[in-house]
Amino acid sequence: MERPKRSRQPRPFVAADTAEAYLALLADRGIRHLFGNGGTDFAPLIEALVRMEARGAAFPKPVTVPHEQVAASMAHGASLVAREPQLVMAHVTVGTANLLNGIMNAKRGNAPILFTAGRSPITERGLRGSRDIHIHWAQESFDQGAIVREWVKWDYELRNAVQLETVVDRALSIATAEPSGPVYLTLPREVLAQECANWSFTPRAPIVGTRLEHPKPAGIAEAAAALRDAKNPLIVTSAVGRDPNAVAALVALADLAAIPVVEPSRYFTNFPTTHPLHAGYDSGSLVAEADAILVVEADVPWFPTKTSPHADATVIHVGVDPMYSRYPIWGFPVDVAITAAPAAALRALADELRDFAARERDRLDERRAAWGARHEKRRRRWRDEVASRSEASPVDFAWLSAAIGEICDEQTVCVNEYDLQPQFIDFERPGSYYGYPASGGLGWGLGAALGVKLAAPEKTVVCCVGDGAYLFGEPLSAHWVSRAQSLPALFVVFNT
Ligand SMILES: Cc1ncc(C[n+]2csc(CCOP(=O)(O)OP(=O)(O)O)c2C)c(N)n1
Repeated sequence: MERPKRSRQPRPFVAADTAEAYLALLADRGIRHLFGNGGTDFAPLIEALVRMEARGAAFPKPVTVPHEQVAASMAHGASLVAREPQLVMAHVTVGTANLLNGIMNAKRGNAPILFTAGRSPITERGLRGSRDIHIHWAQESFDQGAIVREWVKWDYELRNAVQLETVVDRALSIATAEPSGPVYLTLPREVLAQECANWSFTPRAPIVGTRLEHPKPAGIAEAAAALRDAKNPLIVTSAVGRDPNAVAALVALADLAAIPVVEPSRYFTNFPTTHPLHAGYDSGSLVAEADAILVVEADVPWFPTKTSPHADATVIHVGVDPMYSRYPIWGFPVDVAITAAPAAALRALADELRDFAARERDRLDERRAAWGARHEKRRRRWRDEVASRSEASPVDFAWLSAAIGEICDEQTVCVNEYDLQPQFIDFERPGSYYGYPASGGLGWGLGAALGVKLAAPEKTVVCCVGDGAYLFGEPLSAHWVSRAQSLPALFVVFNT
């Protein structure tokens, strides 16, 4: 890939105050939108936006979202599609409290989002931006970052304009570094309102966090040997499709070595569901049968209370953080752990297995055919199940899921919070499906769908939510934003 040419030559920028400099810097770093629900802390930013618009300066487009749950989820949805960091701003402590559920979802969903919030003015008089209404005393907390600290990768406070570039770049770099996730920055009102003449910054859009690409060859060799020796290998994935390029790499590896792919949970389109090697959604029985298991971006590849791999099975984990150091307890067996961008690791594994696949063609063809037959049988059962429930009243979820599948075309993206049943609807294209993050903080779906639509306006967005998930999603706010920002989506409420 060609790298953008960068210069470290500082670019002078006329900024009346820190707020203007901050917005100019964010625009330079590729931030397109500012999802926000304002308060008195926003005043310097709003004034800066007015001045900057008048003189045609670049800034992230403000998107008013009248509930933080929706703002966080919109940013999450947009980040999934655009694969770029997003920006949210909430009103001091109270707005941060409303963001928290969305921040937890962003953390478990690896969404690179810069969450920001104003801070109540600290000074009681004497500075531009000093306290001037009652809430400025009552909304201040001792440690605002503590509200979110466990759920972000980094938090900090902007203390002066001099450090602006360092702080913003550090926030965006950490958010986008794998495993990517949310960061949190507080913006005191006096700092935003501080005059700053002669400000300059280093232009270098867009910011790129440290990337994980190539796996260590030793791990690949060890994993490939186990897959080569196995009679009954299995691939387990839940989130490899977060990188759309990894899907083709997974299909290529599965095809080459005739390995079935099971999705115990589905957060993305990971593997085409009509592919003969798609082995459904129940990893339980398959895990017990397998003698080599390749787990690719699956946080919970099976439930140990229900099943375990055979004691002699080799278990390989591939991912950006393959042993989930971000989860307090995670005790799955690990024989080989490969920390890498999944696409790179899967391609490297395929390279290692190519000669073997050519040598063992007949045996692998047989295995492929056997899995293909199981795939067909399973799908026939699912089709029968849908047919048998087509007359049910109230509308049955299996039938509804299949009916939604019928209206989805090449241009459709489906966002699911909760009740869409995976076995009754097919997804083939990377980026055609986004499921709620495993944190399960309900209220994600409506906003996420709007964020997807914002990032991909040419797509038709279908958002499936349970009636509970719908209510948690702040529907008044979500529908208001849908209308105000011209972001149409089809919302399907699965009502039990
Ligand atoms: C913020 C939050 N509060 C509570 C829960 C617990 N919870 C899990 S499922 C659920 C009900 C969801 O209702 P609905 O979307 O209608 O799905 P259903 O199970 O009824 O099909 C609740 C309240 C949660 N996951 N997140």
